[in-house]
Amino acid sequence: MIMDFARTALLIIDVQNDFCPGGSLAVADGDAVIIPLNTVSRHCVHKGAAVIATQDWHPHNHISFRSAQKESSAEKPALWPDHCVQGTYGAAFHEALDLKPVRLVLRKGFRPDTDSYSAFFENDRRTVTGLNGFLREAGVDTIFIGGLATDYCVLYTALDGRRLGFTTIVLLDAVRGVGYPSGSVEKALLSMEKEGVVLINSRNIIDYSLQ
Ligand code: VGL
Ligand code: ZN
Repeated sequence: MIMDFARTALLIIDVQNDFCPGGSLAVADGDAVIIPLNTVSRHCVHKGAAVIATQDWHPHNHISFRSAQKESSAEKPALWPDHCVQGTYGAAFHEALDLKPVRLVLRKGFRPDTDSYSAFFENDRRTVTGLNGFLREAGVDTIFIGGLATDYCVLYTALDGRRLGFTTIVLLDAVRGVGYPSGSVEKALLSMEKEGVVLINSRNIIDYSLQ
């Protein structure tokens, strides 16, 4: 594998307090993604890659919150406990995540009536976040993805990455899943593979690019 890091971006998805142990939508072992992500992001930035971190960033009455559900809402999203409310501790990046390599912080899910799992499109599949444009202008054709959660935001970001024509690589040791409904992580990995997403261990990036 020959990597032109100048054409590569690392997407760090939603490594926020609410998705880590103790948070309101805690992913089991969620903070275990931080050590591999810090290693990869320092390496990638040193080689000239763009490092981008996303943040789930919901208003307090967001449509995906069970607490805010209206009978009449047109979108029937999955319902979650309140999480990643704008400006709260739960929405902040985990303090152990190294933000120094991060070039762009992209916030998503900020419209009260739409959820956004993917870093590229909101769940209506049409409203763009601007990430595709940013990556194109930066000359990126390959994306590495790590973070939370394997079966939601990582999954949708990876599938959209493929759909938009990026070589898309998910770092298995740097993702963790919600696992709800049961089997969703396994299902997510299968559907990513089916769409041509490459699943590797993050060590491989570093080992290959040292040669
Ligand atoms: C996520 C559920 C709700 C995620 C965000 O980051 O995977 N999951 N909001
Ligand atoms: Zn959310």
